[in-house]
Amino acid sequence: MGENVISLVIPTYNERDNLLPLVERLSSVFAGGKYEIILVDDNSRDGTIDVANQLAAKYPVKIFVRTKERGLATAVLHGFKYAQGNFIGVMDADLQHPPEINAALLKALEGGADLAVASRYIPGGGCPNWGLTRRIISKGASFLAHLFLPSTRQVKDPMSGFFMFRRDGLEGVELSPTGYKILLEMLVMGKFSRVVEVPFIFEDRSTGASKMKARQQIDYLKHIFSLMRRKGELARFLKFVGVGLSGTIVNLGILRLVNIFTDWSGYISLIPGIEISIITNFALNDYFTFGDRRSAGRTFIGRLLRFNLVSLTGAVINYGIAAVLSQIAGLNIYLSDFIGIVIGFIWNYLWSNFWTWK
Ligand SMILES: Nc1nc2c(ncn2[C@@H]2O[C@H](COP(=O)(O)OP(=O)(O)O)[C@@H](O)[C@H]2O)c(=O)[nH]1
Ligand SMILES: [Mg+2]
Repeated sequence: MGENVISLVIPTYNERDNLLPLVERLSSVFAGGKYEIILVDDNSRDGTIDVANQLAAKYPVKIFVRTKERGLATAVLHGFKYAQGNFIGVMDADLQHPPEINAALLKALEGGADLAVASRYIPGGGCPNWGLTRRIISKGASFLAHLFLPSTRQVKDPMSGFFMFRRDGLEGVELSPTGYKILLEMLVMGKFSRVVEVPFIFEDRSTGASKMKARQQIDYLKHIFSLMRRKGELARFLKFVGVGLSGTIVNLGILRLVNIFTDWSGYISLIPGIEISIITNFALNDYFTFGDRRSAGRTFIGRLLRFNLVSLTGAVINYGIAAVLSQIAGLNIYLSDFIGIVIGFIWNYLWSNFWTWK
């Protein structure tokens, strides 16, 4: 284990019966090494604090009780303040995070990683006992993070609450998380250049109850929004919307010109406006919206062709959806077109973000 000192920060809220097995298993994982277990409890009423105090007599356990604040992510931050180690680990207290995985996380850091994430979404990992709904919510949440916060793309499981990192990665970094997901905050705000994932199986809770409520899912969306604002990603999204609107004006203006200066028929007269607005959208997005992502190994022509392809398929999707909704479902034509426009926009945004300017 070398000369490294490990601080494990573990938030607890009503976890009385999990603490003893947790601490015992951790003590065998870290046997012979220098480590401390920092429990941050939000004033549990079930005796968690008493059990922790008893454990502190025999194991390197410290407990910090907050009485004025609640919340998982801020509890973890509170623990960081007291951590002495050069490596800091974070995990749940309820044994859903198998303590033995810490050995692999530690090994990754010793091998040169700055941040090692225990991941459910790489081969060897998983949550075998989750129902379909929970799976979809979790995957959907990761997808949103990947879409709107590009620095989270380095891991498949940015929602994990189980990880270990070099403390330097947070030096001079200001964190202000909302809700549950401290890792998300750290991936976006922290300075971790080498990030690796280690697989783990998310176990069932054997005792105690989950504190996860619908409220946390709202908090998650707020957290994404707050990080987007802090990182300029919200501005990027708004620029993309603005460019799209400018394209509509270009499209209509060219159509008007074509109608004034030519006698082309209806269908043909639309083509120049569509193509020219795609090109102006491309130029504006390439310069303003994704100006910082131009160097990702794509040439100017490569990006232009990709954007063209994406926008043309977006237009076909827009048309197809509007046609189906109005002709087959009998919806008002303007509403149908509007829904088509929104879906076409989402299509364009996804591909622009993940492909053209990835
Ligand atoms: N200090 C503190 N710990 C919390 C809070 N909410 C949850 N925890 C702890 O965070 C860990 C994960 O919480 P859990 O409810 O199991 O979340 P789930 O696994 O997503 O259902 C557990 O160790 C909880 O005891 C909180 O508000 N404050
Ligand atoms: Mg849990």
